[in-house]
Amino acid sequence: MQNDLFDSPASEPMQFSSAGFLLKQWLLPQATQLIDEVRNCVRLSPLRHFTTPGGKSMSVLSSNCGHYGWVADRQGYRYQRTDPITQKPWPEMPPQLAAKARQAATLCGFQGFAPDVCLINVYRPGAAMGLHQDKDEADFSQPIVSFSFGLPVTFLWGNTIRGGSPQRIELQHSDVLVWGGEDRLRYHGVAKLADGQHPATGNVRINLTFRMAQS
Ligand code: MD3
Ligand code: FE
Repeated sequence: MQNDLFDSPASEPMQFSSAGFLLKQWLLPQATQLIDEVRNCVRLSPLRHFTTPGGKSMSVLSSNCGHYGWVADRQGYRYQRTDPITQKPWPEMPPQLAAKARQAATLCGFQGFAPDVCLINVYRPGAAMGLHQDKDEADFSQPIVSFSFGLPVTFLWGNTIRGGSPQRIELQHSDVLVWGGEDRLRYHGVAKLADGQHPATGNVRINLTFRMAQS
């Protein structure tokens, strides 16, 4: 990178709504190691396109690590202990990933965040995620922590009811989002990923969402 001064990680979260926080480039010092931990996980539980209950294939490639994993199929959306492909437990959540997720939550005022799921989503150019709510978790008083690596994308966040035009935030390599409190059930999504190359990931964006499936 050319200009280290302007690429240094944020030391404080930027609050952009009542309980939504952005930690700009906060993971830069650990990014390579964290991405390696993700690679190890997807060697054990491979990336796949989930099918929605409506029968459509999702454009992102997904896997999980942790005690539970988020899955979708014709029966619905849920968290389960085993990978439907390997029929074995999901890979353990790598300790460095779990530690950074807890630390990010604490920085944003959420004490005691102990994620039992890390959903791994890989976006290739053209992939997107439509506006949705994350509501398969047991306790909405727990936040969700999101890590982004590689290609940038426009994150969309709307209201707690469907409709209206969402606000846009650019998410870049090593950015962290933390959502909780009254923003926990907001509709959100990401715009279609543009083509590009990133030194850390090649032509993809990796998004990790840390959740507490069980309370
Ligand atoms: C706002 N992923 O995997 S992460 C998802 O950037 C997902 O790839 C998006 O939405 C991505 O479910 C957004 C940031 C995020 C996560 C959970 C939220 C934002 C949220 C829950 C409520 C409101
Ligand atoms: Fe989501």
